[in-house]
Amino acid sequence: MEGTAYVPQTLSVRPGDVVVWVNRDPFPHTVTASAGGFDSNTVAPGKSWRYTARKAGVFPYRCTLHPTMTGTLSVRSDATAGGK
Ligand SMILES: [Cu+2]
Repeated sequence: MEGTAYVPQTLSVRPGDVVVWVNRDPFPHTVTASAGGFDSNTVAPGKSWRYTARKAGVFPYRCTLHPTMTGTLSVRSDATAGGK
């Protein structure tokens, strides 16, 4: 996260991949699945949060502290590494 945004905003990974969000802003953020499933709680400046994406699907998420901050985690077995 930087500039009050998730960079990249859309991320495609395979089941079993570990996703790490690093907070490069000088204030806290969260990574909270809009429909439930994962929630980082507060990630302090300079800290990171890692999540193992076990279940396939498309998971919109947001920061509970900044309503404009949204992202999408796409978990699919045919995904190629990297974000968009
Ligand atoms: Cu935030």
